[in-house]
Amino acid sequence: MRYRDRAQLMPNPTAKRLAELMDNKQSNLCVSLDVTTSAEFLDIAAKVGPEICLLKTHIDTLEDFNDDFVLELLRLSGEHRFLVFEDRKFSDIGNTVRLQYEKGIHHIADWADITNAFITPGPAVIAGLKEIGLPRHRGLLLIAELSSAGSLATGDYTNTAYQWGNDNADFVIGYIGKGNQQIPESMLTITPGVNLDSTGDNLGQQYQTPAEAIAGGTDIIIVGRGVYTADDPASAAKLYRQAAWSAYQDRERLN
Ligand code: 5BU
Repeated sequence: MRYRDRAQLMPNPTAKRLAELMDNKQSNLCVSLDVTTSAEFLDIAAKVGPEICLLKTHIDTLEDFNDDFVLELLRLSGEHRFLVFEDRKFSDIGNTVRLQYEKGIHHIADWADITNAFITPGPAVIAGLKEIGLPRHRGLLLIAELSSAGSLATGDYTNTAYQWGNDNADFVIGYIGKGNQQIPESMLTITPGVNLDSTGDNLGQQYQTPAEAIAGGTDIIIVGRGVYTADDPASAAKLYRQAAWSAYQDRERLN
């Protein structure tokens, strides 16, 4: 099914907004800006903003994080129409993740449309985050699989993530992973480890191409270094966007 038809099946308002935005903007590209200064972050975000549906942050890698950064990030997300995904990978007891999501220096729940979690602590990790996120209409992605070599998130672990996500479909909007036939159309699949020029790095990352990722059943590709280390990040983002969008069109035509 097409993103715009699937949007109608999504109970979570952030998921629905994202799927509609992808269809309207014709982008299924998420750029991950893993840089360490807010100036560099905002400079690249302004350049790639027109090409993306989602911007992924690792807010704790910024050396000079402050509230002005958040204001500018939200301004850019409004100007260029993309959502913000903080790749926080929460993984603790419910009470602790609740505090980490809402409090601390970063106040993630105040500005991140979407965040994610490991399921290793048990289902209370979802319940804790939901207490904070649901009233703010936020969405959660569960990590079902990782792109790194030797990951333990396979088999039963992956299937349990799908099950707990489906049990919490008001808040869980989908999965980080490669995609799977058993995932309902109301859930999004988002895939990191995508690069056109490399098959991996020397720290365990494993890459596939945008076309491979989309053909494998994912909805959104995440590209980090393929875009932000390019000489021209705007052109690189355009290239990845076109590759992922045409692969989506091919997939829908085949079905
Ligand atoms: P890269 O530069 O395209 O390799 O960056 C990939 C990003 O996606 C980076 O921020 C990772 O933390 C993130 N990531 C990942 O690479 N693999 C995973 O399984 C998950 C997140 Br979950």
